[in-house]
Amino acid sequence: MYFPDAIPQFRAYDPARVVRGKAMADHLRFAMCYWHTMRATGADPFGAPTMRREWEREADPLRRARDTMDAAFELMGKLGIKFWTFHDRDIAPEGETFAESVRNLEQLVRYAETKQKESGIRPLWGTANLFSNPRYMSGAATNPDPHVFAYAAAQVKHALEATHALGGAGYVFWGGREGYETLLNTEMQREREQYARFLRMAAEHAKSIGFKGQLYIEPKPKEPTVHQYDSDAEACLNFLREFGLLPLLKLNIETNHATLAGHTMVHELRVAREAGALGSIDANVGDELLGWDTDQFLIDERATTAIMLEVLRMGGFTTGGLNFDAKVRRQSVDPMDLVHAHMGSMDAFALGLVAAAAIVGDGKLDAIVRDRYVAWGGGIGMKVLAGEATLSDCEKYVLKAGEPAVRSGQQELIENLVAESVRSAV
Ligand SMILES: [Mn+2]
Repeated sequence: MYFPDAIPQFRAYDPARVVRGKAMADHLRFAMCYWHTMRATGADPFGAPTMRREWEREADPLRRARDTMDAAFELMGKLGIKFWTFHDRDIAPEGETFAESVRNLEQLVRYAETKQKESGIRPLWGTANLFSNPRYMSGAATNPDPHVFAYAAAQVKHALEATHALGGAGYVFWGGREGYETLLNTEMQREREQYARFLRMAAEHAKSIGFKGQLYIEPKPKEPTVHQYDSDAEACLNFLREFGLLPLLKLNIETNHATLAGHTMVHELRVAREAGALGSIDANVGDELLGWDTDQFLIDERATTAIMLEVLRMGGFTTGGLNFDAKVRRQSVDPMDLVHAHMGSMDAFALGLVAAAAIVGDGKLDAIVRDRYVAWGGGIGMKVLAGEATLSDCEKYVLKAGEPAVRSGQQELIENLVAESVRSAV
């Protein structure tokens, strides 16, 4: 046992509570992320690891990996979390050779299968670490050297197969180093074409092994590279459309990546949702004063309400969910800090769900928005949308109708409505 037997009570999260006809657990589909929760050491660019982790004690890397997996499933069991997310190298150590790495991964996948059978937990999605090893310093799929491309492709083959073996609901691509440090040494369009080819090859392999999970691409504008090709939701959609990949991939949107892109999380979710491409969410937040990817647990109910409003408006998650791509702070060295972190965010999302459901349920916000656009349902608006009006027709209309009325956007009224729903939920 790595975590205390007695953990605190949830304040708001009640997995069985029905909200808008569906249990909270099915609305929220929480996932524990393996890399931050189990493997983060607390090291930062200025200092050594700080975390006290009993599961990292064993000298033998494979035994250590099994202990870590025991701890992961113990924590998920105690929190009542039914999904997990992982990179290949989080669960199994990289070997001396590619073949040894594959054997290590296969061993830990078999171990995970037994843990999953005991618990009913399964992956929300899997992915491959194509950024930590120095071979990937100039990119994986976008590397100038096809040898590196081939290595990354071979690694993704096995990561897809591992995710499939574990019954994963999805698989994520994110371009940790798929970008550039300087354009002086970079052929950008060539690298984008390489990346598109890589994604297509991966999708073809997923299909060939019978993997039915959803494939996702995760936008992030920068860090570690100066610019990443999957920089935000709109850039990703443009990229997927340019290369005919939109039918194959949806987006996995992360809160703090949105911030780094200079957008709100809601903007990114809205862009993805309205393109029919919102798949899953990496739930976290940055620090406004630091401005880098701090991956903190999100406990702000106003933010979770805004997120859950978008999720409800898309009709809920299908394959996706809320993945806690978040880590405890460097000074939060105890395993119990992981418990508090997850519980705080789970409660915040439960409250956000209740508040968002109330906003959708009472219909006041929707009525105000509907009313703003109501004139498009007839007259000149309808003709324009139907392609039946020319600029001259518009001129004729204006000469007759005169000056348009100035109308309030009612932002403060709307903000008060939303704030009231959040306060009522809390
Ligand atoms: Mn993420």
